[in-house]
Amino acid sequence: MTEAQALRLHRFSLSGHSHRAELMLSLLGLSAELVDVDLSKGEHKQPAFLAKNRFGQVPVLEDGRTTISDSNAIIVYLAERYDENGRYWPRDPVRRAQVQRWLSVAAGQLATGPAAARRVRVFNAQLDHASAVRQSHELFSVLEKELAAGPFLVGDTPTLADVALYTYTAHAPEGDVPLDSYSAIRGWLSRVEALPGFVPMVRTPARS
Ligand SMILES: N[C@@H](CCC(=O)N[C@@H](CS)C(=O)NCC(=O)O)C(=O)O
Repeated sequence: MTEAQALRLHRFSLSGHSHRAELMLSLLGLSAELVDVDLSKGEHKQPAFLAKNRFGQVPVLEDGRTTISDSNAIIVYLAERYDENGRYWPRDPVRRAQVQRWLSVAAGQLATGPAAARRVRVFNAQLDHASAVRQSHELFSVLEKELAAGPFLVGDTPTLADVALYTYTAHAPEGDVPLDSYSAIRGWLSRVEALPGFVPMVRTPARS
């Protein structure tokens, strides 16, 4: 394994995007200093943080002199650099494309569905909750069928696809999107949670 430099993850403890990066670090057995960014105080819009990510969003990873923002970019970087067996980011072009498909879903339907519904309920975000719930169930109907066919999203072992989709799916009930009718999804969540190095994100009661 490539020697890790001083890794620092700037994150917010209730941010699913931050947890995605934290989970990847932990699954790869990498220790990192966790630097809390208080979004409620607007720390992410201060010059010091904007110098790390002009979008003013967590997570941001620092690896020595390298600074990387965006959760998907961070997990790709970590796997590419530190997962020398290519378990999480397969080298085979077809498998890699299959994983990339799910990274797009994580930045697309997962963000506008369950992540948005949770933002409304947990952070009082002014978004259309009904629309986010509807999009969540459209996504979970597809996920349920995919996960009924295999233990993980791509192949028989976990990949970045599972890391990217895990957090906002597991925490969907906080946005009033129950998972009771999705048994294959719940089985998959348990398999991810049983992986060596798994770390959970803090659960919040929904404010509905
Ligand atoms: N595409 C980004 C999205 C990150 C994101 O939405 N972060 C939220 C917290 S979960 C944030 O920093 N929100 C503050 C803001 O946008 O002002 C990623 O994947 O990292």
